[in-house]
Amino acid sequence: MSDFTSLAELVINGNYNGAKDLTQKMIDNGNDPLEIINQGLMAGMNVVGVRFKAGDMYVPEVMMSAKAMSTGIELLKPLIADKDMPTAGKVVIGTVKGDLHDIGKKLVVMMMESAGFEIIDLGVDIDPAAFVKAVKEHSPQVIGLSALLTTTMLSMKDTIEALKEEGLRDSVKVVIGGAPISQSFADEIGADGYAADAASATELCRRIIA
Ligand code: B1M
Repeated sequence: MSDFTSLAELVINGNYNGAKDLTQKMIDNGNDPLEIINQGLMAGMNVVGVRFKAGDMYVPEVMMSAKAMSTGIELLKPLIADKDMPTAGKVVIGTVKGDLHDIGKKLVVMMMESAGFEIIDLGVDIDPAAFVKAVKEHSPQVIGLSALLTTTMLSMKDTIEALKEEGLRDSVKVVIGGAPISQSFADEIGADGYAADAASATELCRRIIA
């Protein structure tokens, strides 16, 4: 088995000490940092995304895999100029106003970061004006809204309206998710997409940005 395949396996198995040691060994052996990321760490995380979506992996396992991926990335970052760091796109994300649930959103963030997206996570209880401000400041391709309460999901519509009022709606795609959210709700409020889980959110953003 090649070192790249072994590194992918370590990520899939959430073995972060192993992933850290093998990443270091591969650096010491002179492997190209971008190849270590793309053919080792990301290759493993892609498998995790597929398995999670299929219900073959669960939240704690995905979190361990994301940790394994990031321990490797931390070692590689100093070796890669910012401009060369692979980025799949920029996404501003947050849990909407009045809502403090962030476990699912964090999972979305971890999976998307592992897939190479640059994520600006605003946190929880984010009002529409703060999303608008972040879009102006960061110019993301996508804005991700998470809600876990039937009462707070209405704030997603307010956020989309606020983007329209500021003339920003056409410059950014809006992706929404969270337990009470559905495709029909996304259609109703004029969002660009709905994702049921972290792996689907990653896939959807890839599609939207491509
Ligand atoms: Co809350 N809570 N909670 N809670 N809580 C729920 C959501 C609830 C369903 C429990 C219940 O009654 N059965 C219920 C909501 C009912 C409703 O609105 N219909 C509820 C309630 C009522 C409340 C309070 C009002 C309780 C109270 O105080 N009376 C209160 C509200 C606080 C507030 O937000 N203002 C409250 C508080 C809390 C805690 C703080 C104690 C805690 C949150 C801790 C935290 O997040 N840091 C909490 C928790 C943990 C839950 C449950 C038990 C678990 C949520 C969770 O983390 N799931 C939840 C019941 C349940 O779901 N079984 C419940 C695991 C997580 C991985 O899944 O978040 O669905 P999930 O994320 C998934 C997908 O939805 C999707 O991907 C994720 C990963 O696959 N996804 C996205 C999420 N965001 C996405 C964004 C995307 C795309 C996909 O694109 C941008």
